[in-house]
Amino acid sequence: MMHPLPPRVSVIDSHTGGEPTRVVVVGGPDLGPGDLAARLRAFREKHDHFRSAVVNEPRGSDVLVGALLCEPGAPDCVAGAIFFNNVGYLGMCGHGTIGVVVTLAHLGLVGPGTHRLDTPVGVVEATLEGQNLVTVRNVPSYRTRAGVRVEVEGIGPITGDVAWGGNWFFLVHDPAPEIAPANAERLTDLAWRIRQALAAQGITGDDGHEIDHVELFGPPTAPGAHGKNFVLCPGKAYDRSPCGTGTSAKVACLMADGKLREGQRWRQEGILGSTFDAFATLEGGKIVPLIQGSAFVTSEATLIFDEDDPLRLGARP
Ligand code: PYC
Repeated sequence: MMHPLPPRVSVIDSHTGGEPTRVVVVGGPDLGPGDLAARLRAFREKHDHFRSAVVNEPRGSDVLVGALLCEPGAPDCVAGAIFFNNVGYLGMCGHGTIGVVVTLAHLGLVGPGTHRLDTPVGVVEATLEGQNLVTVRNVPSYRTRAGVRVEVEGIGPITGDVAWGGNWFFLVHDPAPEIAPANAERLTDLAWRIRQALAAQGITGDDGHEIDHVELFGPPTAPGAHGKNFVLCPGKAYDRSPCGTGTSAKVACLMADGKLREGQRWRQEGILGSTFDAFATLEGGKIVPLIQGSAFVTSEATLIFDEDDPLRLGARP
């Protein structure tokens, strides 16, 4: 099977609270017409090799999240963005949206102010507050199930909530090992076992969607933070940032429990100690999270895909 790749692809890398985003600026595939969900289908079905080539080794790594800029389907959007990772595609990506907006500003394509960005799960609004600080108005977020008990192999029963924040999350109630880089392997192992148990026991999001993000919590250590999280992403890499969609899911659960009021700030810390500030607004009875964080551009690069390179399509060790 032929897997054509352009010889050169221009990307801009950034990080948001330590979590990297690679925005494809030139050389991405043409995904044809339609809304962002249709373009995502075209990406998955016809150009999945491009995803792997751009984010997997040797040009990328498991932790990298890619963003393909494309024509928006919804009106008045500055761009469409499809987020992808080492194993597939994300509905939305909070840290990635912050990275995309700071990258667009770096390119001189947007200035301070509010910009609409189309994603496969709906339009989000992002306000560039300065050069690096961005507030994302995420898609409506909600909890579907509270206090779900799952039997985890080698661990025992674990309880948590199922919530949507632009991706599906299981937010664990039980205390986790200390959330710190030194414990990353233990945390990964625990979260991975929970994810497998959820799948095996048929615990899903709406419409049978797999819960592919698991969020563990512990006491905060950063100034002013209300909680610290560890988020395991679909391809077994953990989010270095506090995870924008995971923070949205958390805010939805806090609101559902009456522990957070509309407009009240929730400062979410991630494993590296970086933080996102979150606020919830209520719009037509729906919880709409606002997530604020900073991104910094780290490089402008040209990826080179030599036809003779046996690893041009990317590989995972
Ligand atoms: O920030 O929403 C996020 C995210 C999802 C996966 C990695 N980061």
